[in-house]
Amino acid sequence: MLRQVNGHSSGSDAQGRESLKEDLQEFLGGEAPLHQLDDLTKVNPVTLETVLRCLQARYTEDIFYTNAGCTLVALNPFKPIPQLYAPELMQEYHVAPQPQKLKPHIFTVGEQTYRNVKSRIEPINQSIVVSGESGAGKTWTSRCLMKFYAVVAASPASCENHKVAERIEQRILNSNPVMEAFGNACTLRNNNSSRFGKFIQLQLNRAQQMTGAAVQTYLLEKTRVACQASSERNFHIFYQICKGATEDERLQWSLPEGAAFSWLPNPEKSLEEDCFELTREAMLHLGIDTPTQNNIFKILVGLLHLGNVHFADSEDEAQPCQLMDGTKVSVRTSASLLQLTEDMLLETMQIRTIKAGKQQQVFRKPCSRAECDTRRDCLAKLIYARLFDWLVSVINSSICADSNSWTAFIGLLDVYGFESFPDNSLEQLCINYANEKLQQHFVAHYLRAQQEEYAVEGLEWSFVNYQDNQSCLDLLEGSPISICSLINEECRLNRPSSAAQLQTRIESALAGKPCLGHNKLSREPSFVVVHFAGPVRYHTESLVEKNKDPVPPELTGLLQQSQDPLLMMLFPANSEEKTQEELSGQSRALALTVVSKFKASLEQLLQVLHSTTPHYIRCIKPNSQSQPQSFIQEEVLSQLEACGLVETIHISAAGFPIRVSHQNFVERYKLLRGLRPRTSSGPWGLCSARKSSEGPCGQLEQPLCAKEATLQPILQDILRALPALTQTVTTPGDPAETTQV
Ligand code: AD9
Ligand code: MG
Repeated sequence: MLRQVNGHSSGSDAQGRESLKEDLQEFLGGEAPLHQLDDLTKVNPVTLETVLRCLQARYTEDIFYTNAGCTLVALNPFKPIPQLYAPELMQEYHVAPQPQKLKPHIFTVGEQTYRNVKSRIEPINQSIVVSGESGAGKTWTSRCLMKFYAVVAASPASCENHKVAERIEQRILNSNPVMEAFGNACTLRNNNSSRFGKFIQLQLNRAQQMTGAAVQTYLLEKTRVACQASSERNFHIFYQICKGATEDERLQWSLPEGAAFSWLPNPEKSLEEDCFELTREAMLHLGIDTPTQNNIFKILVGLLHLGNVHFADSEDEAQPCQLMDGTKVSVRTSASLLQLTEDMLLETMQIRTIKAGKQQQVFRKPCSRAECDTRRDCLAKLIYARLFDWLVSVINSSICADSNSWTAFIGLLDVYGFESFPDNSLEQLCINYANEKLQQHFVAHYLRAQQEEYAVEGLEWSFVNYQDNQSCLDLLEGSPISICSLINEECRLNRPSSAAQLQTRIESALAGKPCLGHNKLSREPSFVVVHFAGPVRYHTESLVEKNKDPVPPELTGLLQQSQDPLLMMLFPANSEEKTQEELSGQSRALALTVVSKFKASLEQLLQVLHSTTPHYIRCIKPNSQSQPQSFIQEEVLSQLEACGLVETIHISAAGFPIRVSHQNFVERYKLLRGLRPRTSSGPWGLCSARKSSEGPCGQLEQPLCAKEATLQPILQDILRALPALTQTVTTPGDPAETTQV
């Protein structure tokens, strides 16, 4: 099959002839063994079963990347394969005249994307959307792509002075271990699961050198600081500190060897992600000096001690809950590490202050034991989330180029994959909602847009049905009523409502919606959403509370009194809180819900994606045990179904493999001008309903599509004629550049 042409006219005569010949021979070639099929569009017939068989055959042969028309399928090898990501291989793809001719690889996508920037065809900015379920390999893939660009788009300084070079590329790469230490955790699905979404823009100057980068993060799962599902862990950084601190640091941070922490489950699990040294080193590269690092770690150990504070039920409602035996010392240690007074810390957890009446009189009400626990957890989440955001801003200021030193960017999107656990809550709802939005972006951009373009161009085409997830998005975010709006409404009304009531409200308000699943089996209040990747049951317990994410003002007030330099910076007196005060009741409640904020940030992200030329990598998890050499057909099948891969292949295979502007086509194949067309359907038998808008030399803004069936006889002609062609072609406007055939 002919490859997409990206505007490179053949450099030398021999090269030009060879590459054209290879194009044609491959196009006309016979059938290859299954594992040798580099592109799933060549599988015959294209069905779920054949695609699955091909992927399995390749996996067995240790071939992990396969093209699927416009997307690249990446199977997770679950074993290190250093040679597959070696810098030499990166260079090989980078310098190849046609990287698409090399074996499918993420470097092909990387290089193609990079060349697209060079060709400066609008939109110049590119994005690579890496998708797949949890543990499929998205973060790994984006990390490798970053390394690829650090090699092929090295900044100019790197050529002259290696030390300076370390600064920008190395700093960008160093953002990974830091962000992963603070934002990733071991879950049931993945030992290194990203608990936040990330979009990184790699900024390139006119010479295509990487001059900087900017990171945008999405919704950190901060509840994990204070609450971890059984068999899961807290964020890696806590384990790194506990395992990697020196004697001296242990003393400073009140961290005795082997200390047990309630918020540090499964400490015996040993992961390669537990490397404290790596994080510290990377932080140094990013300009976070040792004293600042120590300050951060001291606060984090303070949080661990806070998690060991437990309250007992109070017998007298008028009295604050007392501490459980032996936990007073945890309050003291935590207060000392956070540089708060012990009494104030304890009192903030035990007693609520209520302002009432015209005079705003202050009442003090002791909290129940559950309320004390909630306030303790809230304090930890508040600190951790601000610390994370601050770290991201430090990273950004360390790696971001100033706006006039870059002209284009390549965006890498790595968001948390689709999740379905036995117990799903607001976190999973947001994660899966994000995945629905990305799937829609893919559907809209590729499956729908391409077919609509054929229709507009008047091409002969029978529409390929694909799974549109619009109805699921309607259920989640549509107007006037959706799951998000109902949850937000509960927050706005601020009425006491049980989990069962919320379930009833959702089920009755959204009854009949196609993606609201049946909810017969569950004993706990819940609802089921049929996502594109499968049905997920969400428990309604604490959904509204999580969405409100309330921060009692006393907690912020407390932190504003800390004497710790970092906390003083994170919680400056009367800044953000004041702006929140200024927001009026209802709009404030709505604007600040987790779902509303998440929705707004997702919309922003999609706007950015829409303004770029997207490329897609679909990561597939061959088995859920994270084992090498294990390909579980049912598991892969459900992932193939979920992402609509077969439909994608159908459209790519049945449709037009080449989507190239007339200008680029003419540039590339102008050497064949002497050939006479054999069919009447247009120049060289190419289809385009917009011939009327052709400019000089057949230049068109619209992409030009060529179908295999139409091309075949013409290509045979060309192949036969190739050796005989001896003609010099002069590039218009550049008499110096000539291509001899
Ligand atoms: V999640 O949605 O953040 O939970 P990801 O990001 O899709 O998930 P990740 O990239 O973290 O998954 O990959 C999971 C694990 O698979 C990694 O920790 C590696 O151990 C393993 N992996 C993934 N891709 C590769 C690879 N190309 N080569 C070797 C790999 N191992
Ligand atoms: Mg990840």
